[in-house]
Amino acid sequence: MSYVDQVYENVVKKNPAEPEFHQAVKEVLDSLRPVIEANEEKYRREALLERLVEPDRQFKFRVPWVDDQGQVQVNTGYRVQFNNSIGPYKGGLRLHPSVNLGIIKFLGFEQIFKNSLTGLPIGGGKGGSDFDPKGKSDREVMAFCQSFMTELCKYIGADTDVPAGDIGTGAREIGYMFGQYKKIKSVYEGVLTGKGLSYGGSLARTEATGYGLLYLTQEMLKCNGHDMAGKTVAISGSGNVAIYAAQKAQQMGAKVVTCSDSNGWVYDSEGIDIDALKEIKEVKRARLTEYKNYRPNSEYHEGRGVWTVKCDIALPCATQNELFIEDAKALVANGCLAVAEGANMPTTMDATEYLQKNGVLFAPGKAANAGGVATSALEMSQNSERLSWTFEEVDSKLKGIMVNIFHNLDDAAKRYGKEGDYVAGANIAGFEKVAEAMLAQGVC
Ligand code: NDP
Ligand code: 2IT
Repeated sequence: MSYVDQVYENVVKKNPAEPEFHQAVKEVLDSLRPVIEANEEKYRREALLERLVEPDRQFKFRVPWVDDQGQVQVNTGYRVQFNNSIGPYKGGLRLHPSVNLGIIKFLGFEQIFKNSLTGLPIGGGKGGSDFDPKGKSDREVMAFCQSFMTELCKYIGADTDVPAGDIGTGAREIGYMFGQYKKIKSVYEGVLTGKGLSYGGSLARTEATGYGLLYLTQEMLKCNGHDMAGKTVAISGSGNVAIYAAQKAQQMGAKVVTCSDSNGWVYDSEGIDIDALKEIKEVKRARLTEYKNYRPNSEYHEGRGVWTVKCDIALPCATQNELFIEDAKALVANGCLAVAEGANMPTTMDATEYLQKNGVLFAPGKAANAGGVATSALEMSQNSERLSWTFEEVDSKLKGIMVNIFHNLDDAAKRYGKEGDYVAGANIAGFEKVAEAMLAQGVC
């Protein structure tokens, strides 16, 4: 049996009931085959892949808090420190009822390669909880965040592990967590990113994932003879990534016609009104049913459906496994030119293969959404030097990083005879740096 197949089989055996983790490992290992085969004897002796798929350590803890009725609630908290061979662990905290260890491990594993692609010194980690911030009062969210950080603070630090936002964790949650960290540790340091601007946050971090997605997509289009201007774009999600992806797409002259949340989706043939979306989601924390109040000519549909709309570019920006084979077929039938993943692993493996086989340009999340964590690393730099850069400075660095990521993965794909396969390119380019660092640092 090949080394790759053997390691994958072991991952499934050792980590049953973690299907998302299996999926992420399979996608990476499958595309690393040519690199592994070229170095098989050495990597086997060094057990490089066995070390890569086993987190350095993982924490699972009880998070008790009191709700507004005086009832004690108990959630489960997680932090998986996956790999710190190129820098301190870095990755977000997801707060969503679906969170379990397998989901945090898939996200942490992806983060290793994503962070490597940014070219910045950050390792891979991820955390979160099955807490659901939806419908909770600010006081309840604060009570949860304080309890969560009371345990998490034992394992993190500005040079050890630096968490940030993800689904359900935005500026409000990061603020409460930062306050609690500071109170317990009496240290004022950049232990979290995505902080508010008044206490060490970076300008452009809020926009970074969505903007970065568009910078990379534009570069991919340009290198294939196209341009964002004039294109029709379908976006899923209506959170942090979706909102700023839509904003930058419209700034580039494209028309974004959809967005969605977990209840339904909006079609606005005149182009999504970003200010309305921001008010509904960022200020009111409301549902997308409200969008019609701002734009009476738009349509609201219950359930899924974004990928049935005719578009040139599709940007899945909600969550994992939200673009299936039927959706890929609908996109191809409607003449879709490119899919770029704002979310982590939103496209199933068979859907990805179908899109690629049918000539759709496909940018995988670990490259396309790396702008968020890259800007987090820029926030860490600013915290270290106790300075704040301007919006333009951060945004222009972000743009440079995204353009560079695209060319690195394009080159890596070409080096292994897989021109245009940006999934393989991203996995190979991300892996090469981490593998070199791991081998240089000996057995650890
Ligand atoms: P938010 O919480 O701001 O928004 C998430 C959006 O996706 C909401 O519209 C939400 O709808 C929808 N959504 C979430 N879970 C589901 C689900 N199970 N089914 C259907 N819809 C769902 O999160 P972000 O925008 O920050 O994150 C979106 C994606 O981008 C995630 O995959 C995340 O890992 C990834 N990402 C985020 C980065 C960041 O900097 N924030 C960086 C890189 C990647 P609803 O409100 O109804 O739940
Ligand atoms: O998936 C991701 O890259 C994030 N949620 C952002 C992580 C970070 O540390 O900014």
